[in-house]
Amino acid sequence: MAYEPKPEHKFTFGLWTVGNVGRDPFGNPTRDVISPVEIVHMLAEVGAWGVNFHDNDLVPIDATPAERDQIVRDFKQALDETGLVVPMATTNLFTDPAFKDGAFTSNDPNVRAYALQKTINAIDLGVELGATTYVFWGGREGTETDSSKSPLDSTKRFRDAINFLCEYVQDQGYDLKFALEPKPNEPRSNIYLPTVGEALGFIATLDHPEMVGVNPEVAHEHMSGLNFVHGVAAAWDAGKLFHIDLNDQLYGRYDQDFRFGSVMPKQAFYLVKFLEDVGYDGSRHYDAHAYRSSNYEDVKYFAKGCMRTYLILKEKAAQFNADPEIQELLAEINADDGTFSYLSEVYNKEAVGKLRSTEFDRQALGARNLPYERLDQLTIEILLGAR
Ligand code: ASC
Ligand code: MN
Ligand code: MN
Ligand code: MN
Repeated sequence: MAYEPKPEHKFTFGLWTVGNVGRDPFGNPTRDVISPVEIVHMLAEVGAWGVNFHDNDLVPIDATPAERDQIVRDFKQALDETGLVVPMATTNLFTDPAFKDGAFTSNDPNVRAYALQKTINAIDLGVELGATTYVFWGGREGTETDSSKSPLDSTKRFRDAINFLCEYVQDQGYDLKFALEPKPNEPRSNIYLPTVGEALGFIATLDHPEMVGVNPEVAHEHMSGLNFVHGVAAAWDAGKLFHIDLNDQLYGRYDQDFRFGSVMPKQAFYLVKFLEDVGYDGSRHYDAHAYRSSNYEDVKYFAKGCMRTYLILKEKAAQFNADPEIQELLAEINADDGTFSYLSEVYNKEAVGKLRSTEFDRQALGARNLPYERLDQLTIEILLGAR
């Protein structure tokens, strides 16, 4: 079968994604809870490579140590039976009311300490199950009213926490890197580190910036009205694309987490093309869930659809790259006779002199046609299957 997911595609899902029960702020669950073991088997059935989790997706927050051990044993057995791997893990620092005003950035030092304790335990759990990437989504790190805390204090508290945890990982000798996941709002009115750009700026201020990258999510940048591919490119350029959360989302809406490519397939195309062109070799992780109206049979179509659409777009990207008409247009657009290559060499006074004495035909520059309509229509025709 074409577009069949294979391990080398590195498709992963969170336990919380296909296991999502359809609760929303206005309505109760529409699907029964299924266990982590059942989820692993479902993911194996649909062809995923790996499964990721928040600590409490696997081990309930109030489990006894004996219960924890049994749950972990059962989960490991399911992984062994199916061959699924755990590339990434993360901490739930958002569901429990203790975190209602933040975790690492809470005003209460007890909450900040509890958040650190919960995270080191969750890191141990993730590493025990094989995770090499650890995600931080600070869903409750933020404010409704900025009277309650200073964003500078919050930044300092966030930095202290990540610095502490980097040291912990090194102290334990773990092979683990961190990926910060930006989001602008929801569930807080304002969340700190709202976009990829802010996260990249923050990482540069850490004690161990080399251990920390980003985990951009399509939906989260779209909520800010931003171009996701540009954010991913900024992360890649900085050597910081440690992980990625794929899903889909209309601009400006609530956090929709729709099936990958289901809303804005053109943006999804540019994203897949980018990841494949640069050779990103991390997980293609789906942080998405099925519509509330679906039963678990339809959830399987949702999961397969996420992966199929990626593979279809990957084929379209290859088609774009091999299309002679498109390539001819791109060559024309990027034509360069080398006259000005001296400007991208090391800065020197001679170059400045040469530049000063060059006469430019400003009108000719402005009059030049750029055939982007033709190019975009060719792209659309590839996407619509007319080419
Ligand atoms: C994560 C992550 C998110 C949130 C959300 C939880 O770990 O990447 O975007 O948690 O999916 O519902
Ligand atoms: Mn989301
Ligand atoms: Mn996410
Ligand atoms: Mn999410």
